[in-house]
Amino acid sequence: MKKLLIATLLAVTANAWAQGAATVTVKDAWVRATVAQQKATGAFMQLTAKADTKVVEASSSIAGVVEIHEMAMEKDVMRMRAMPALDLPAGKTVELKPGGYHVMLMDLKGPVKEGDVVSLLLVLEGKDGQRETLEVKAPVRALNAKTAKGDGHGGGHGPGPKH
Ligand SMILES: [Cu+2]
Repeated sequence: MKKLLIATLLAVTANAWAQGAATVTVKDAWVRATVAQQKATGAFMQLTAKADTKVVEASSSIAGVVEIHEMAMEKDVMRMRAMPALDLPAGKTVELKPGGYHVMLMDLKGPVKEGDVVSLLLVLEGKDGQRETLEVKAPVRALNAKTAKGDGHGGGHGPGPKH
């Protein structure tokens, strides 16, 4: 219970930060929990930029290597490939989700457990070349998690986003 509360507070803080200072809003960020011996996992979220922006770099204290990946069909085989940058066109929500774009966390320093909150840093670059760092607090969800339902986070509880 206490952990859940902390996760919610952190998520609210990240949202407030994103709306106040950054040109990019983050929604529904989460990281997939790992199983034993697993050395890599993915982070997923929805990103909406106010002005044309791209994500040029990502990092996290829990992983030695962080890359932005996309899943794509290559000769009938689904493959992941690293992208030099992820475009965030103005006003369009770009969804990072299993089977699509994702932030790949590799060379993990330990297991990633449900209930943890992972801090990710995204380096954003605007059209003018200006860079800023966006911190995303992403709660960890179980391997099979598909929606926010049932984690007490996505429903009608808590302060929720302000319009
Ligand atoms: Cu990947």
